[in-house]
Amino acid sequence: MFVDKATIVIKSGKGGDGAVSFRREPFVPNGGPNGGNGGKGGSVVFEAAQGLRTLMDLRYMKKYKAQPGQDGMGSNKFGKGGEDLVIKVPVGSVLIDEATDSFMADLSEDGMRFVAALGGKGGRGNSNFKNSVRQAPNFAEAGTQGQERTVLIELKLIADIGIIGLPNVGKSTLLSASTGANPKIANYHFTTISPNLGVVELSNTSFVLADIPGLIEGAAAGAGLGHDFLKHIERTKMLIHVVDASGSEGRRPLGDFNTIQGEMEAYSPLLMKKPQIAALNKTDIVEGAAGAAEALAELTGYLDREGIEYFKISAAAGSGVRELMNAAAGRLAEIEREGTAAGAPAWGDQSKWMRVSRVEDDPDYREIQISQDEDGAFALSGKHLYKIFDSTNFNDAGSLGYLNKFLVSGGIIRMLKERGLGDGDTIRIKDFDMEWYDDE
Ligand SMILES: Nc1nc2c(ncn2[C@@H]2O[C@H](COP(=O)(O)OP(=O)(O)OP(=O)(O)O)[C@@H](O)[C@H]2O)c(=O)[nH]1
Ligand SMILES: [Mg+2]
Repeated sequence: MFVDKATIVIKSGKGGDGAVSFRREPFVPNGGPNGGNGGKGGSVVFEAAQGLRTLMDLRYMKKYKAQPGQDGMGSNKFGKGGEDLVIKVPVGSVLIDEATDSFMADLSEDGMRFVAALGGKGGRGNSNFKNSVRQAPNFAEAGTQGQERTVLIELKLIADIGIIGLPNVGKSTLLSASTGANPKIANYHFTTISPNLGVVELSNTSFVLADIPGLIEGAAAGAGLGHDFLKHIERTKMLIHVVDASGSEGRRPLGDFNTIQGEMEAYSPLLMKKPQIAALNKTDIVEGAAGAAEALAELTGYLDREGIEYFKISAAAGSGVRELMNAAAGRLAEIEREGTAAGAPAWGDQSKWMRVSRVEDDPDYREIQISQDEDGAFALSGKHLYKIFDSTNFNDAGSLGYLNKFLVSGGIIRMLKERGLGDGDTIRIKDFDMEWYDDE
């Protein structure tokens, strides 16, 4: 299978910190607390978009960060929420969490969205912590950290355009001249025996090109694996029909053109309806060959009458290839516009949204692991613990007190003491060290 892959790092925004603030009015020495809440951090969201065909854009930029929430302010002013960052990917992209190698989402329809990293929560300001006994709380909650994830995106490539033609006319050479693909090229028939794919990158668009093995007379009846290849052609949106314009093998270009048209028609009349551009190749050797110019004029006259667009090119020298690909991109865009006009799905349909499972749904959420590091420090880890730890504001006594209370009342300190924790010992959470001293 032909797969396009990209790996990116995404990070949602941290929630804004709650504010510690007190009302100040003339002649009122100690006003009440009025620190506002922090805003929520922006999430990182993937969205399937029909106009995109490859993951190329993602390969240029590896890191995506959503905006953080704004901190809360005095006078009960809330911080503004950070904006979500929307990453557009082609329809059919599959998202995989690289750390766990687990499936996240399959964005199989246009407009489908997936929240891959949820923004951090805003911390509450000190005005939230006032109660009958605590008139002047001097602490606020810190916003929680954003999530960071490494996401592997995979897209099965489906050819937009098929390159067809008789053997040895330069189909693989054209693929190689217009994409990064490296197909085998040689001066004999049936060099290519299975389709090759490549991505054509233009300044404002890209598409997938398939080099289909040579078709011969009788292909529709199965000659030269013709059936398999014609089936492959059926799945493409349009065709580039390569003809040896120089007649280097002693045939007339018009005859070649009609042979292929005839096989397509015999296989399925629908194939004939596929938009087609003719690529008249090997024009670099037309001049030298006797009668070649006249034979070529016979073909171009026919194409003009039939209204079939064509380009004179030399795939080997690269001439005319860019013009051909630009025209192909234009036709492809037209085909897609027509396709979308008929029954386009609504964008951003909320029912199609998927969310990351909430942390509380996780059975291991409250579990805490204790281990002892080489230097004797007691290292703690666990999802719930980390969540509280991440939202701790270490410059704020009240916030630290909250973490302390969690450790004590959650029974963690008791468990540590059973393992030998004493005064002056170190408790480590992530890379943060605390010295433990018993209050009593
Ligand atoms: N002079 C000239 N030779 C070309 C040009 N394009 C391709 N060739 C030569 O034609 C021969 C066949 O080219 P390929 O690209 O392998 O042709 P193909 O259509 O893929 O052939 P099959 O896979 O066998 O069907 C090679 O020797 C190429 O170097 C061209 O524009 N000018
Ligand atoms: Mg080939």
